[in-house]
Amino acid sequence: MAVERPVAPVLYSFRRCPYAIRARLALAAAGLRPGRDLELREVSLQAKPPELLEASAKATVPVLVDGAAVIDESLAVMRWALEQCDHQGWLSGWSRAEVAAMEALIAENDGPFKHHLDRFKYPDRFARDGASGPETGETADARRGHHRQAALAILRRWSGRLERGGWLLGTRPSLADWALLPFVRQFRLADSQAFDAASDLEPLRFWLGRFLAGPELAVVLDPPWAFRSPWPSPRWLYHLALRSEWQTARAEGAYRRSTRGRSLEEVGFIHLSQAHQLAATHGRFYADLAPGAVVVLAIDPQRLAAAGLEVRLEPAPGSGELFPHLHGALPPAAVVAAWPWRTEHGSPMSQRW
Ligand SMILES: N[C@@H](CCC(=O)N[C@@H](CS)C(=O)NCC(=O)O)C(=O)O
Repeated sequence: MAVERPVAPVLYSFRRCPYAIRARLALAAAGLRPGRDLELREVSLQAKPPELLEASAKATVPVLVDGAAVIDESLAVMRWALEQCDHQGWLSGWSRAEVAAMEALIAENDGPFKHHLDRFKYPDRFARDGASGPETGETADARRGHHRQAALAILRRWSGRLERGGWLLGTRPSLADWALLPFVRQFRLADSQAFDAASDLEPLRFWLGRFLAGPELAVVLDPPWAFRSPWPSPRWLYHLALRSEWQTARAEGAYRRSTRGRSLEEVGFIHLSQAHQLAATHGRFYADLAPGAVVVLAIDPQRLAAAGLEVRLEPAPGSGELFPHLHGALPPAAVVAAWPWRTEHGSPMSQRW
């Protein structure tokens, strides 16, 4: 398979990740647009595409690949975007002291606030993390309450800052407002009752409400800035399966359908698609089915090879095109990710350059 050489910057992103959201906010504010100025690759954190793993060893999102440069910290992506264009003055037009204050706020967000937010929001994930939490012996509820209170204390301080001019640094939004926004939003999503009821958070509620009502955040939560399905890496192979048949195959330990309505035994191989063939395959054979009835199986060809399975590129009857054919049953372990088919796959914005 040909090695891909993207010509435009590539952004690896995850729709709901607050770090990726703030990077997208800055890129959008700089006037950049996916499909025109950069290629957006939505990723699943459970099945990161090999291209992301090769670009960045730590493989967190967001990652921006701009030629030979790999920027794998959200704040650095924001700065990169503002270097292209900062006509809203997120970073420009502020004094040194103000920029230092922005940086301190962002450090407080990315450090202590995020620490407490995670432990409040995902208590199970951090159940055994006693290092910086309260004393052992506390119940899970008490630990969660501790982190909630600690996060609220930080929010109260931020809220106090807003009383002067409505924004963290005064009378207009700066890098700090945009960088903290997705995290404050996440706190509210985790505990809207506490957030909405706290009498001393009124300025922060107003601040967040303005962002939630405005277009900037909404824009980066939808296509072409964010998709609900992962980008289909050209390094993987794909099979469209009926959800029910895939569920049965997982339970049985082998998938033996060739294509819709035909078995591996009848046809002799399983029809696969390359990433760029997926939308057309769906259009030809599955378009009449309800959303949710069809799942996309992303298959790692290396896992097939390791299992001794052969994939041959062969002409499809009636078309001059070559399609990958798997000669044998598909082991579920070779499927790196499975997601419901969505028509956004067919949208031009999700296509490769
Ligand atoms: N310091 C990084 C943090 C990014 C980060 O942790 N992103 C999360 C998603 S919200 C991630 O990619 N986690 C890796 C994983 O879950 O495998 C940044 O600012 O970009």
